[in-house]
Amino acid sequence: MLFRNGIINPTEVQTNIKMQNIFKDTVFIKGVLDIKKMPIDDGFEFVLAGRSNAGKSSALNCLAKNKKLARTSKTPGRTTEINFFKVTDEIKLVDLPGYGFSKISADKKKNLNILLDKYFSTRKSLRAAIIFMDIRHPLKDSDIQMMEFCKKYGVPFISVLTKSDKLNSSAISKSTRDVKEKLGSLSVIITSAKNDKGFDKLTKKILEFLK
Ligand SMILES: Nc1nc2c(ncn2[C@@H]2O[C@H](COP(=O)(O)OP(=O)(O)OP(=O)(O)O)[C@@H](O)[C@H]2O)c(=O)[nH]1
Ligand SMILES: [Mg+2]
Repeated sequence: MLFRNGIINPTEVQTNIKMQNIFKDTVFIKGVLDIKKMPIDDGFEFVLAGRSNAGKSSALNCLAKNKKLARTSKTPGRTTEINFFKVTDEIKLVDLPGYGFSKISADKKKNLNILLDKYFSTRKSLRAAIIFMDIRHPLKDSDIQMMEFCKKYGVPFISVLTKSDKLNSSAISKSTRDVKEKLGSLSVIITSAKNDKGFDKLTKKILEFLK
C-alpha cells in the first residue's frame, strides 16, 4: 500500500520504488479537448510537457515499460489531445500535445492554450509538470515560456533532457551543465528512451512530490 488514509508514508514509498515499478499498471483513461470532460480532479497529477517530438509520449511508455501505451511518432504533432493515464487509484499522468507544432491550425492552438490555462489555474490535483527537452537543443523560447507558465500558476517543474543516446558523454555533460547554469538548478534528469536510461531517477523525482 502506497497510501494509508490518504497519507503517504515516505518509507513505504522508498520501499516500493525498489520493489516495483509504480507505473507498471498505467492505463489510458481518455483524451480530451474540453475541461468539463476531464477525469475527476482528485489524487496526484503530473503533466508531461515539451516541444513536439521532444519525447514525452516515449518517456511515458518507458516509465510504464509499455511501448504500446502512448502513441509516438517520428512526425511532430502525434499527440493532439490532453491524454489522461491512470497510474494508480491516486496518481495520474497527463500527456500533453507538444508546443511549437506549426501544422496545427491557429484556431486549434488558441483553443488548446485556453484549455491549458484553465487546466493549470484550476486543477487541484496537479502536483508538478515534467518539461521534456531534446538534449541537443534545450531551453528554446517555448520551453522558457512553459517554465514561466508553470511559475505563474505555482506549479513546480522537473526538467528532463531526452535522447541522450544521440550525444557522446562529453556533449551530454556540456548540455547538462549549460541547462543547470541557465536554470540555476542542480536537478536536471537525463534520459534515453532508446537505451531505457534515466527513468528510475525520473520515477524517484516524481515520487518526491507525493510526500
Ligand atoms: N533516439 C531517440 N529517439 C527518441 C527518444 N525519445 C523519443 N524518441 C523518438 O522521437 C520521436 C518523437 O517521440 P514522441 O515520444 O512521439 O514525442 P512527443 O514529445 O510525444 O511528440 P508530440 O506528441 O508530437 O508532442 C519518435 O520517433 C521517438 O521514437 C530517445 O530517447 N532517443
Ligand atoms: Mg506525444
